[in-house]
Amino acid sequence: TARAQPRISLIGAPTDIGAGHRGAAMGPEALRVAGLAEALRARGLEVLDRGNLTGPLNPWQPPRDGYRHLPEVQAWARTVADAVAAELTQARLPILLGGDHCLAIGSIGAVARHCRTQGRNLRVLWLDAHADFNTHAITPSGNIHGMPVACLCGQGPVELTTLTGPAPALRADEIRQIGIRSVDPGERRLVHDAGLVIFDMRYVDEMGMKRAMSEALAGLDADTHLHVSFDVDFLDPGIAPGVGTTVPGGPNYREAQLVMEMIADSGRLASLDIMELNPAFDDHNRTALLAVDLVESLFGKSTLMRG
Ligand code: Z70
Ligand code: MN
Ligand code: MN
Ligand code: MN
Repeated sequence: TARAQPRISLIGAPTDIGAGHRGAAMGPEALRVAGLAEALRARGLEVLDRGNLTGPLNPWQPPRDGYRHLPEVQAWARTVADAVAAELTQARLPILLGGDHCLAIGSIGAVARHCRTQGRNLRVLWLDAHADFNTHAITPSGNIHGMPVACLCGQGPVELTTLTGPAPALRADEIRQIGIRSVDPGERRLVHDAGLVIFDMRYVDEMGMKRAMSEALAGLDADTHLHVSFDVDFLDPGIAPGVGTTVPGGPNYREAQLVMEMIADSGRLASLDIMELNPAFDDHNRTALLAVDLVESLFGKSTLMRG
């Protein structure tokens, strides 16, 4: 059956304010140079590039009270939330071009608020090497890109947990994490106690990516808004070196393509983050080109007609 094609808006958020390495601020431009808008248009999709948001420069300070750059992260996340909310209000599909993953507090906060207002169900797929569920008390780094899932679930500073409305923005049962292979010692306890559903790399190895994705996508209905938060460090470093924090043992090219194809087949994708791409660590924009290739699959590019 023919489905209405989404109208897409690209939103650049050029900052590394929550990261442990500089360079993710160059992510939006690298995705543009890799041809993201052109690739989506070639699929027949309408794409508007809204350009880049602005916010505070990175002061590169040590953590204070367990947080690095909390006021600056709040400013950026709020700007992102406003921009994403504006696109959702116009029934457009926002693609956030990060920027580091702390900005998902803004994008997903706005998505959650939109869903509550509209009475829609919400499912968040968190594709990442990391669980991003640290708090100020247990973080090994103070870097807020290691904290967005906890903040969205109501665990974090009030500046971030109430950014888009009353905490929590999300219930743990609305989230599925895939590809996880780096969880800090204190973070293990928190994700367990929160009841997060995590398809870690051991699960993928034992059961296969098809099974992991079938379960992660189970229970979506016609009224479910599906948000995908794609941290590029989800991918195996052998195919995706252009990130600040590589963790070995990630999904290979074929597994990553299957992830994207199965999400496309669900027909529910309504918003997307592409985060943590760091051109300073990349090889001739190879990782950005891979991200564009995967996003084409996410928006329905397939080898054969199926079904
Ligand atoms: C570690 C921390 C992290 C990247 C998230 C790492 C966090 N768990 N790193 N995304 N690239 O410092 O909290
Ligand atoms: Mn992340
Ligand atoms: Mn990560
Ligand atoms: Mn228990």
